[in-house]
Amino acid sequence: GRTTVLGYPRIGQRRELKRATEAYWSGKIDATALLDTAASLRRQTWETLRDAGLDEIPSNTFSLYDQVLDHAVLVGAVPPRFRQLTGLDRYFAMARGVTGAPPLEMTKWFDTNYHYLVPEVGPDTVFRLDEEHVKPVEEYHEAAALGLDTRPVLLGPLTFLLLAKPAPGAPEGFRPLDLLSPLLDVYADLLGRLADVGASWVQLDEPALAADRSPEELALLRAAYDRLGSSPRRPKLLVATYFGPIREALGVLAATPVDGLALDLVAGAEDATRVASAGLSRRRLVAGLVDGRNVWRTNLPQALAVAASLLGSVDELMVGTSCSLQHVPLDVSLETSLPEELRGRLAFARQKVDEVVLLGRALREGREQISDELAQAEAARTRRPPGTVDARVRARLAALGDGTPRGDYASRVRARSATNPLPLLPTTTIGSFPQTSEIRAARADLRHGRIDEATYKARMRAEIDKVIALQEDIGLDVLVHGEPERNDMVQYFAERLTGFACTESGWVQSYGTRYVRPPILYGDVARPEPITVEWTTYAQSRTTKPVKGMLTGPVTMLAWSFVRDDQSLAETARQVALALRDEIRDLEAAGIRHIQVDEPALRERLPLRSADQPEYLRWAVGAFRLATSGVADTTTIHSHMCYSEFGEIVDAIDALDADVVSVEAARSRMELVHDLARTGYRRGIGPGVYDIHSPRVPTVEEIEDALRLALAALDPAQLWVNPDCGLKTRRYEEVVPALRAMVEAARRVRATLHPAP
Ligand code: THG
Ligand code: ZN
Repeated sequence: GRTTVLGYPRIGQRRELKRATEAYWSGKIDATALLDTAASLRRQTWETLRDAGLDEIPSNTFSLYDQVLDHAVLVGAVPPRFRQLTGLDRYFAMARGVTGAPPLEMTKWFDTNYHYLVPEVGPDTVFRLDEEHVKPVEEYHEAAALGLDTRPVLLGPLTFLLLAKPAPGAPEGFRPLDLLSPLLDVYADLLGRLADVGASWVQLDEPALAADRSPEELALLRAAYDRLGSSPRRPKLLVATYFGPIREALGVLAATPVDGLALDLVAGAEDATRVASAGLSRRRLVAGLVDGRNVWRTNLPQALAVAASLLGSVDELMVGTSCSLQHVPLDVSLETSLPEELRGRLAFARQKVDEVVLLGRALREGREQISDELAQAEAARTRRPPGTVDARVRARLAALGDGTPRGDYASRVRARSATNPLPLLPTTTIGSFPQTSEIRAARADLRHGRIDEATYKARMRAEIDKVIALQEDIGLDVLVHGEPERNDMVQYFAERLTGFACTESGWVQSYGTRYVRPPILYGDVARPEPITVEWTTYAQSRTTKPVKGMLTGPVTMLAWSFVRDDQSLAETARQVALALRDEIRDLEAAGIRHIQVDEPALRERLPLRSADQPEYLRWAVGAFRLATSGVADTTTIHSHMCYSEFGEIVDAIDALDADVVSVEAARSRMELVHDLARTGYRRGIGPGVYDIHSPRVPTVEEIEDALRLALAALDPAQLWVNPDCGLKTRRYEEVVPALRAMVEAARRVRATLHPAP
């Protein structure tokens, strides 16, 4: 068994790539220094993979910002607004925008927490390779100079076009897929160049095959690889798929002249049973047996059994990862403060490479030859850290079942208008206020022991005082404490719940130079003590207006963590929900009347296959309801989601049974409000009335227009007025005038609903 991986993290041990890129942007280093850092990181990765004993090493998996952006630039899909720029300036302008040229849109990479830049393709797009820089060829050469014959990785043509969106101004009905044929000309050219420089294999990534594909799309897949396979001059073609089973697409690819397939046998384990009858006896199969999406050690005996079952069906069986390792942190040996038993069970990217190599040896030399290593790995994998099982949590969940649903919405509304009335079109914010440099400094001072806990708390209270006074001055109706004490909305709660561990260096790219450190959810979840009650009640003590408590929902806690794999996600979500239910009860007991449970990740984890979606939505909605259904009718439950493509989940949003849902709508002209209203949604909705992702301050008139647009579909009693997301990434210079405009717009529209006597 020979071995490979599909891709590797790019950031470097000490986040060198992030630092260099941000230094370049701010003018502290020049392009040469940035490119030197990049080259040295590529070299480190290649040498690491070689020294670990991998037989085949990928290249062109590095990116200065995003691999989809690299590919758009490679094939010449550069929108006209960037054409006067060149080189790095153009590349980063497409990613981040420049005056007069907004950036490409950014969206989620399948069901991961990575974001890619959406290529714009229109009838005028002319695909062609850059004459000077052909990145996969350059990186192949660079590795060859180190004595390595690498396998260049390209985004496959079908997935590239399926991820693209029609360029602005493209005629109605135009689809990027319409340009498959000219795109294939460029691929054929590129394959020729890679063959000329000596590449023997090339990897074409087609993760789009893990989602439902129409017969027409499968026919285009077939045509594309028939065409590339018949190129006169080309390396061998390895088509890599990941993030799920590819089912019928396996037979389609097998009918083309491609030389090999890489299958995700973790998320797509069921495809293993299709290999025998797929007709791959003269092909290579890269069996993706080591999970590139989670941090647990591989069950090596089980992986070996799967590999053994495939041996007779293919010409060459290679062991690999299920997908690129870019979705896991770099190296568990950088972690010094994780509990030892937990650390022993983990495999980050570097450890996963060792697992691949060990599996390869087992296949080549026989299991007996490596029985000691296998036994050691199994002992570490199966050791349970203390605190994995919490009998009390399990018993409480069993007794609770699904919880009792809340009373009907009409009685909730009646109860509230008696006890805590609000004006029509109540104004509020999503929760966070700007994270100023003083706030960050206070957190860093506490972490490094430069100030004590009491001093830290005093600084945070002073910040809350300011944020409350500001909101009163602006005239908002439902206030927030501003979340100065929180770093990341998932990490903050993970640090305060049992069953979660947080890493020191476990960075995973979210987009561009932005990274997150997903917590590791390894055991039963419980809440040792209240988490937010002290801050929220402090804020409430400073005002007579209602203060809204802010929590992160169970689905988002899971989606942005690495989650245990020894029980169902549904069960783990229920445990998080129970901890939140306790927190909500304590907030309510402390007099908090509005509680928001954010679920920005509800949409992103929607399974790629439509057949799997109802089951997911059932447990996801169930967990939210378990968390929120214990409150009195007089308490208002809010939720917030940060996206506008709700098409597939409007029914689930309704089923959450929240009293108010705030959503992004500013950029889509309130379309979502109309979608929701059409399905008969009757509870409160806060469509974001301006876009906080831009520094631009909206005018009163444009917010009034947005509100009137929403009112065309809604009963005025349903409408809440808020920005479309939290304000933590903005500056006060933008936030204050924007919120003043928002409150003024609400007043004006309110006046037209209640004409003065
Ligand atoms: N938290 C987590 N995951 C997320 C988001 C989040 N995924 C989706 C979305 N939000 C991603 N957005 C961001 C925005 C900013 C940053 C990361 C992801 C960011 N990161 C800092 C950096 O890279 O410098 C590091 C932050 C830190 O110190 O923890 O700015 O909100 N979990
Ligand atoms: Zn948001």
